[in-house]
Amino acid sequence: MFPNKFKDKALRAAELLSNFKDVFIVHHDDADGLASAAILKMAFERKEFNVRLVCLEKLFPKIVGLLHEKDVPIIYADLGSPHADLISLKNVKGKPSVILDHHDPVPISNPSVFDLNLEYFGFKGETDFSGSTLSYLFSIILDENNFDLSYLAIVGSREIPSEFAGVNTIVLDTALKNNILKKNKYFKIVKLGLSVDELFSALQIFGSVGYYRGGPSVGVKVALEGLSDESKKFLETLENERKVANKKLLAILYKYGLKETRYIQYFDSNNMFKGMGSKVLGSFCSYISYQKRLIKHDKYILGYMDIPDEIPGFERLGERLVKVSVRVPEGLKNAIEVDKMPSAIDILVVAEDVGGFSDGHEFAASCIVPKERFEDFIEGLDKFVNDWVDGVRRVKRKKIVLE
Ligand SMILES: [Mn+2]
Repeated sequence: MFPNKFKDKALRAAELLSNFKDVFIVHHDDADGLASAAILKMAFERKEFNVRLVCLEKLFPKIVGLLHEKDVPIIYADLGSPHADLISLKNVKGKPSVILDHHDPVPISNPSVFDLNLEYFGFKGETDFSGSTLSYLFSIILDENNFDLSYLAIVGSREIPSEFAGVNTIVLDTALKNNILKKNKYFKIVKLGLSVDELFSALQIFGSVGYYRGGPSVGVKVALEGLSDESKKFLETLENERKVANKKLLAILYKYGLKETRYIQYFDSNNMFKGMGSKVLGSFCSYISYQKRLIKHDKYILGYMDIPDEIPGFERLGERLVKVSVRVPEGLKNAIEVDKMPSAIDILVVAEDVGGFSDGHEFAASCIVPKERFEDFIEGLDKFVNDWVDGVRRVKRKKIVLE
């Protein structure tokens, strides 16, 4: 079904894990991350592991350090490959750590860390497989009877904009042949009475909007058991809250405008997204980047919000942090494409100067910075762009796509 070399590597990892009774599953907060978590939770529980789920919006270096201090092996799902070097470094106790991710990998330097990313085996993480596809393949390595979880690989893979391709066509075939999915006008999950698209959208909302209110664990449960009256109500509440918050913030911005520097237009989220995961800020920034009456077409758009000092279900960060989302308006895109202006991820190298970290790509990126350095950060951004325009360019980094 998949390359022998992959199978060998995965079997080795599974064998090392079998010496343990507990496992941490650290997963991303979007639908792909939640679907991955659902697959792995089920697969490891069937092997009688005690499973603890930790849902992360971003791979905070500090949290990686705290996780690897424990005497429990760690599975990273739908995140981790771009930070495999950091994970290698922090895995000081040498417990087996397995990365099941489809984002661009960086080399590992620790023999106890297994990055099973299929990019190492000739597949493309942008089109051929998702985090949940890989989590599913690993569940099959643990036990071939886990094919009933195949529908979750397909749900997570809905984040890929193109048609099902590569490994996913094989997984889809398994799901259809075993009557786990049924194809009518759309793909229906037989066991849950939901379509693949319905479950995908629900998981997106549970994970992001519901992040600080147990949304991810509700999402994982829904992924395995379907929607109950209670979870349906919770979903509606979350959807409504976000709609209201977006509307209110939009009204504020239309009334008072955005702050401006020479190259940047930025706004405070005014606590509108309090209690919600910070991904909602990114979606809002994308939305306003097309509001021609509101934004300048030639300045980077930047929104920011406070992040609670809490990783739900894990430990505190012990820091006051701000999440910043950056979007490129239409009028700047061409200049970036022809390298006349720096991209969104290029400018966020400034986050590191103030003790933060960033990820993203050309036109959409985000970062975390310490709250007390926010003003320095904004100042640094303007200087960075100014220097760039003057021909003083810092080394361009490889894109890291995590959003
Ligand atoms: Mn993914």
